Amino acid sequence: MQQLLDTAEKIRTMEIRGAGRIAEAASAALRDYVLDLKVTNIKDFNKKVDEAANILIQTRPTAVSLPNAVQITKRHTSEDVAGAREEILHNAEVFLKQAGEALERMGKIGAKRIHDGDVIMTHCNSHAALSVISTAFKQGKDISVIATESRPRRQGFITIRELNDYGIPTTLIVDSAVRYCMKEVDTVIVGADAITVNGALVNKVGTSQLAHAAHEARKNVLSVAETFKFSPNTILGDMIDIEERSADEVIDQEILAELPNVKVKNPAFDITPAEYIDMIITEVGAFPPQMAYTIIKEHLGWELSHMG
Ligand code: RUB
Repeated sequence: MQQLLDTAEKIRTMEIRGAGRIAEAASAALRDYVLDLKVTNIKDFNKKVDEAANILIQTRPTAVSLPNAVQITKRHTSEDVAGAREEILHNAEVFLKQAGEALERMGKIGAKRIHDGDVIMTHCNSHAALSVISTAFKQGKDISVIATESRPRRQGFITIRELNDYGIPTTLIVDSAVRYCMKEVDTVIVGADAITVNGALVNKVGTSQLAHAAHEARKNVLSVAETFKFSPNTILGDMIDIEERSADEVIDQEILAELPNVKVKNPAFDITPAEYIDMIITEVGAFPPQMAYTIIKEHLGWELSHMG
């Protein structure tokens, strides 16, 4: 259990971050937990697995990849502990393999939408978006990237390091320079923490400003999202919970203490409506956001939302 608690803490404190990485870490943590779980009764086994699953799911509320990965990993039909353990280990193995393959496939599919000479703007740090950008670059396309800083946690600094390592010409901008710089941009490429049934994109706060500015300037907006980032629960009317993080991330606590009339609001994500998104690149193809329902139904199975 200690190992699973450590992973949960790393997700909560964002040592492990990004919707894809969170999902993979949670699936692996659950796999390792059942491997060591010493119970003989299936009821006790299921109870313990549910408890462990809930600990993982409660670490961060917005990335739908997290509950989806946990549900996909823990579902089993066995009536005995050995069989259930076997199924869960198999589920984790398949999920982790498919997640790796998805990243590669999305890179190949998305790269077709990037052309020689393109300037790409990206936000935060998305491995899915970077897979598309790096694949296009490796194909020999002459591209450059404008990367936002992504306050308050500055995930843009991770992005510019990765882009630098690929050798991709990169410009770092502050978030408030997005609209000013949009005239130079051909395509905006971002990741996703969740896609809702109506095709709305939930991603790092500021994404909707990028998409809005791109829409105004008639530039393309692509979101790159594995099918496990689509939200089955939104079919049942649920809303995506937008994580509010601590004020400390935005302002020094000592400064804030001197300002009794000031409070801080720090939403970690925002919502971009479907009409600002041209395409969602998944591992099973590039779709208009309006097809989110079909993707959930055919590739994810919205029975996920009825489970545990
Ligand atoms: C990360 C973020 C990323 C998505 C997709 O937010 O918003 O764009 O999670 O990432 P945080 P990936 O840093 O708060 O986790 O494509 O790597 O799954």
